[in-house]
Amino acid sequence: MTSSSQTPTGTQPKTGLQRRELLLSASALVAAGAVATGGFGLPVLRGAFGSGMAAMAAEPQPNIIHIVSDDQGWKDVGFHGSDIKTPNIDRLAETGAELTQFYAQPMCSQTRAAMLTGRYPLRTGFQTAVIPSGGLYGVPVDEWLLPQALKDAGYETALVGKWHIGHAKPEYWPRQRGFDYFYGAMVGEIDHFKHEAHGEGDWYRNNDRIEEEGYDTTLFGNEAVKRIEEHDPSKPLYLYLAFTAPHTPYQVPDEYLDNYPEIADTSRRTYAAMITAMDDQIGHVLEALDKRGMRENTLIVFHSDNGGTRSAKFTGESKVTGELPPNNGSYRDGKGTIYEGGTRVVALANWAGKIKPGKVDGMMHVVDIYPTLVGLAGGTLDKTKPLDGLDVWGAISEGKVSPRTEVVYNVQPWAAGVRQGDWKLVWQALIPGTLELFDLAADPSEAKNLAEANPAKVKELQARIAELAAQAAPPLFMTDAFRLILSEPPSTPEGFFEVSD
Ligand SMILES: [Ca+2]
Repeated sequence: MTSSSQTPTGTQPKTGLQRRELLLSASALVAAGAVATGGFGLPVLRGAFGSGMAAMAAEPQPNIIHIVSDDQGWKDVGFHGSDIKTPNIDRLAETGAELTQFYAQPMCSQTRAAMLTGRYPLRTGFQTAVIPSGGLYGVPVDEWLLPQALKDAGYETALVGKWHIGHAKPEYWPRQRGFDYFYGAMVGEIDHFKHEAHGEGDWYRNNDRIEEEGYDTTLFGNEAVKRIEEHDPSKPLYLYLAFTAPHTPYQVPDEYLDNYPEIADTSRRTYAAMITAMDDQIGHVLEALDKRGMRENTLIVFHSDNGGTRSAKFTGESKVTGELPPNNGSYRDGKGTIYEGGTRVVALANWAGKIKPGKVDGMMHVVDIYPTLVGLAGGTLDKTKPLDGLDVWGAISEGKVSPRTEVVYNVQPWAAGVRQGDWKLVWQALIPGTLELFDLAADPSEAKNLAEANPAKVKELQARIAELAAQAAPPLFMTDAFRLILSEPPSTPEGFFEVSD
């Protein structure tokens, strides 16, 4: 609800006009033309050549609330038929676009690096595993990140939640990578109440380590609301709200468990309650946007960072009893794999009046977020390295055909996956090696391997993988893993030599 007594922070005619004056420079126009395939990139150009400044001022830069959940199963939302209660996320899906073929990377750091660079993780050395707590690497500092590009376009930028693309050096931290504000955790898997990873506190405000009481999901929601309440109305806002829910360890305040008396399995009950706790906080964020009159000019994007965990190998440090609770519906396998269950994630985009309610079936990948948001912001891509991302705004907002015809699931030295059209090749190269070819249109569950019957298609997709492998940076995880293992003290049992001497 927009209240007339409050400043409508969603419209910034004055700043918008100044921003657009800047965009009249020749280089900015060329860059904007290169990125804009529709939507809000184009009005900047139309205004420049057509009806003048008045028209441009009528197209303010939108606020962007970019919400990411952590390890959520594809099916684990109400609008995909789950018993898990997510009324706020469901409302966003019902009044916005459900993105039915939206891909992420199989694991956390990979997705976040891809999203914030607009480049596949094979380009940045992030294609293998996630940054371990003892890891020293981060997204290379010569990458120009999404918040930097949005800040350049005049945005106030804030990260509330999980970072996990570099924690060992301050130069990798969010404040040094384009975020005006950071509140949350640097690494991958924290205790949701103690905010610790491997016994070390991992809770920050900007560049300072802090200690606070409380459940992380609730604290993130509170902070996101505060960012909206204190937002400077002269600028558009980019709020990246990266929840740590429903990642392991499965922990939740008791009152949320009370929502699910019918679920007997403790892990599943807690997991469900964690998602509902997150949904509650998303509800508070929507209320805060309404209260400040920002909602009308705000794009909300929601997606998971990878599929739900279906193998104990990928539950992290936490012990999980019983069957693993995430549900990826009919999609095969889950987190850590390049099958659809690991990579095709629950996703939606919502902006009343700009995005029609319904399903958007075109292929999209998290790398597309970068050029799409920068295009909407009227910013430029002239500081980035060559992007893998494509501007998919026309597909989301106008039902145009998605420009994406290929998805690179991952390319690492021993496994790779690529999809072109409906054909997908999964190539596991470890001896003896396997090749699986799927027709995703006919077989979205990847049950029928068509490789033997289609050798030419297999060869074609293998060639594409070989081409990408030749372009890949060495996996940073491997260098660090060897260092971590090789620097461990001897594991000889204490006292052994005294006994045998
Ligand atoms: Ca994750």
